Amino acid sequence: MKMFCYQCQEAAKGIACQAGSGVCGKSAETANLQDLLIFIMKGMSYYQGIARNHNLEEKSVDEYIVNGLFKTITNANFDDLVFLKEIEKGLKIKRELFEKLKQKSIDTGNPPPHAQWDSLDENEIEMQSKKVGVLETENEDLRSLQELVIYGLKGMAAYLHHAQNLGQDDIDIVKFIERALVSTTDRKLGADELVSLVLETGEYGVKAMALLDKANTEAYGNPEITEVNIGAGSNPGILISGHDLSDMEQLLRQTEGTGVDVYTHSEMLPANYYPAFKKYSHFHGNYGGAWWNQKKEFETFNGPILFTTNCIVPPLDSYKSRMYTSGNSGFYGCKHITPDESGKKDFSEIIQQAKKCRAPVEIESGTIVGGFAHNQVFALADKVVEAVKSGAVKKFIVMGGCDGRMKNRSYYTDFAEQLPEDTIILTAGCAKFRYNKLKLGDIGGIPRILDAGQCNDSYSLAVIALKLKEIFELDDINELPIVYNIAWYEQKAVIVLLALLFLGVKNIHLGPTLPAFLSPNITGVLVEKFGIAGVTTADEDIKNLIL
Ligand code: SF4
Ligand code: SF3
Repeated sequence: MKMFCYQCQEAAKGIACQAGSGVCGKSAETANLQDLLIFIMKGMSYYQGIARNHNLEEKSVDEYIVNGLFKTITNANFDDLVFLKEIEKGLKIKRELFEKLKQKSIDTGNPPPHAQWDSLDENEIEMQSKKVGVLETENEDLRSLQELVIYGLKGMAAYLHHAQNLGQDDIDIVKFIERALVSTTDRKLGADELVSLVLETGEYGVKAMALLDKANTEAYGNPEITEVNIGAGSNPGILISGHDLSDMEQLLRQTEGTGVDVYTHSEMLPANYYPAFKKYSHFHGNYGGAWWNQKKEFETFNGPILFTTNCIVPPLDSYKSRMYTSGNSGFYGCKHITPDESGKKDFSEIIQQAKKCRAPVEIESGTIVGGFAHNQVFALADKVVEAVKSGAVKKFIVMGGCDGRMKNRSYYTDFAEQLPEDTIILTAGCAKFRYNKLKLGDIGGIPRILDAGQCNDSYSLAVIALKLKEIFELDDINELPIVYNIAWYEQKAVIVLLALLFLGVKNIHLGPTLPAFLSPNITGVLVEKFGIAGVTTADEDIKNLIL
């Protein structure tokens, strides 16, 4: 079966995954169902926009869209049944909304095909899922810009969803998401309008990340400097991965006093930096590296693994029965934990299974240091400013973003290793696993790798940059001694990138390869307007960026 997906950095041959399954393991069926889900959300947003103008909007649409976008993020959900159910649910919601507008005799204008298509017949759903998708737009430049917006929205929806889980919301972000979805169906919009929409996506990306920062810090305190144990203990453990801190909290509470320890994996590592979590004595530390190492590391972990979000690698049979998902993540054959009406999740089955498992095999030992989100860095501001003024620190390098399995990502280890000793790395996201265990030392007590947290905590890095701009009384954020060498993989990194562009950051280097969804012309626009560039070799880039 055919598919077309080029939303992540590992798109086959740097073009797109088009055969029976993607490099990530997503089947063509799943890819097509995801395309249909996006298609339906565009149509639903069209009616919701009209309904909103008459104060008739449906909350269920807003929820559906935020969840739906999140589900289609790379490596979040591989379960066809989930997508089929969502499609059926979406068509029903859309139909009800349309009926509501019709009953009130509200003019629905000229709806795009996305709003008009409707069928609950399984065969027709399958046929439609093969028809719709990225290639609907023939012009590759317009397609490129539309998809840049869509991928940004996916990342934004994920961050918004996490904030919502913690009781924070911003309807303006939801309204923007829906408006932008409709805009991608508008064949009258040209490249200029779509470039503006891309930047607006970045603007709302900043808002979503700020909201999530507020949600996380109000719920769990400000991240603080923390030494995280990377060894293993003697109790059985549960490994938790992904980005959802609310799941983290619930798991810690429910495992307390059970004799089962909790370990973080990949993007959950920064949970170790939060005061509200550090207080649990059975919160052992972090196990392993970035997401793509999971086949090896989940085998040796021995205990159950809970995925709260992306990034899932299709599991081996040897540990599949120990793998659980929650929220918008999913994998067929793995138990999904659903919340009750108040949002509480019952992890008792996972805990019971953990009790019967052996303790994790220790694969490394020692500690790593992190917790340098904005509040902690501001507390060190005097030291940092002094180090810059005295020349002890010549440059900061923002190296946040994602990790991935491609061999050429060893570039980031080489780059970090070869950096001159008067430089400091600012990082966030799972990209850090390429260098966070290197012994790079410190400069006058400031570690040379400052980890702010998860990819969404890139917001912290922007806040730190803006604060430094203020302290040094500069007119332009680009006058700071900060260079950007960002690694990307999935759509959360896309929204981080767009947010940085919106904040006026220029000359961002993006690697290990530029996105396949950027057409040559659109790459040209990004180079010209924002100085975006790729990466070459660690040697060359250090010469060009740092020296
Ligand atoms: Fe390919 Fe990435 Fe799409 Fe997976 S998400 S199918 S690897 S482009
Ligand atoms: Fe990593 Fe998936 Fe993107 Fe959140 S866990 S940064 S890749």
